[in-house]
Amino acid sequence: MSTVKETVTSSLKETLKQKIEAWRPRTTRLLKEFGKVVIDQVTIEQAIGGARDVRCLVTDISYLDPYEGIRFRGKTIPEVFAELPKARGSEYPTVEAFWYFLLTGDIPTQAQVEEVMAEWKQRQNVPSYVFDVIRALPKDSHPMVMLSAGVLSMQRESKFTAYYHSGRYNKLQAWEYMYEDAFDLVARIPIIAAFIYRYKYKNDQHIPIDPNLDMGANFAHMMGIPKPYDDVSRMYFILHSDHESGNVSAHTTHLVASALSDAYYAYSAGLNGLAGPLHGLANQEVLSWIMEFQKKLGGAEPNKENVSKALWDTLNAGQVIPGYGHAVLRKTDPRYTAQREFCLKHMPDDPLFKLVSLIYEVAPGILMEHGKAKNPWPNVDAQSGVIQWHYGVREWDFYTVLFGVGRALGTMANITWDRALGYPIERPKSVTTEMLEQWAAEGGRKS
Ligand code: AMX
Repeated sequence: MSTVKETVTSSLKETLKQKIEAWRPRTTRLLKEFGKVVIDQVTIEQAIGGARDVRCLVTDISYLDPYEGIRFRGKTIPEVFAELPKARGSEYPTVEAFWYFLLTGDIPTQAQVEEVMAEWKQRQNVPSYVFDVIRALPKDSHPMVMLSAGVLSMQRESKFTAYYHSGRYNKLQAWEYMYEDAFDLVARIPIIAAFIYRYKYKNDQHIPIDPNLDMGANFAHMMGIPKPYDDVSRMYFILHSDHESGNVSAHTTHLVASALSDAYYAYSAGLNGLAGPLHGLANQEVLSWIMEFQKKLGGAEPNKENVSKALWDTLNAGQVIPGYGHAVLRKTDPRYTAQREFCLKHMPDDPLFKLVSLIYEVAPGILMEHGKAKNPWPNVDAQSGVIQWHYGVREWDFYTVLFGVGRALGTMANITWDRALGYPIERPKSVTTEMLEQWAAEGGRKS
């Protein structure tokens, strides 16, 4: 039986407990018997260049192959969409089914999904002070500031922190309290996000939760957007959930949690990283680039020539083409492809979708000719804003908040497992420029 007293209705935690206990000996053996086995080397280029490609993080929640793209728990995006139980009347799985899958690696049965949905509803009560905190911010604050502040304000609710200070702290059981916080956070964050949207852009008029709906449908309902926005939400949150551990939002969350900071501290920090234009904010940048381009066209039809010119103008001004390039991927992001397939099915004639498709035809060639970006192909952000725009979410500074709701799933699954496997505080080693110069002259570090 679980050691945490909770009104828990699903068997998810017990399943997770069994998985964790079966997994721990693998990590312990690797550390004890093979701890000194070399798996990578670090070059000067990597030390200065953001640790690109250095293999020094471990996660089993997802893996990113440069040429294949993301696999969640060993499955590609099409496999995940095909194999997980679907929401009623929907072509996409529920987020709840995906949460079960991310945590355990198992495809849940319909009965297990329903249990998780019931537990999810139990956990989705957002304390009223969270809304007060958001309201206390200047209304023109970026919605990511509101989301991050809202999440951070819930820190006083942390069951992990209460347990840590209880005098009963036990390293082997710590994950159970991290899990409690992680699950509370994923259940609450869509409600905070929808609140921010309605508060900031819909005259502070709010739509209460519908307790009969799954997470994706409930989010669409609270946003006030009809079908198929429920499927857009399910697809969107699943696609944005995880991209292994090294990206800024996932890594920041992992890093902060490694100091035994709780899920609220850790994810608020992760969201702050997600808000950078080279990371999650790129989805808003894509829309802003497109709108600027259309304004310059002044009503003329977009075509390959004027799109190419606008892309070159951006590059020649020393700016990046938002939505293109990636630190790991070396092909079109399958998250881009999954969203493109949705567009081809549901909104093939949308003018903005057509423009995004036109950019896709010319941008990779231009980036190749430009010769800087290692990956000239589109990433997830090149396509996501267009879908939101089509369904009426035209306030593009909100797009990164949607990313943040999805990313909570992966980061919270990860920090639960981090605690379960007893990963220590993260602490890489710095060196000085002088040391690098000395090692460069010596042809490598000798001691
Ligand atoms: N447009 C123009 N130049 C680009 C470029 C793009 N889309 N992508 C990379 N480059 C440039 C880099 O700025 C860098 O230039 P520099 O040598 O003058 O500094 C050079 O190409 C080499 O960069 P890289 O090794 O290919 O990429 P990276 O790992 O350093 O950075 C990323 C990756 C995503 C930050 C970068 O491709 C980029 O800025 N893309 C545009 C922003 C974007 O879409 N971000 C979202 C990524 C997905 C996500 O996290 N949500």
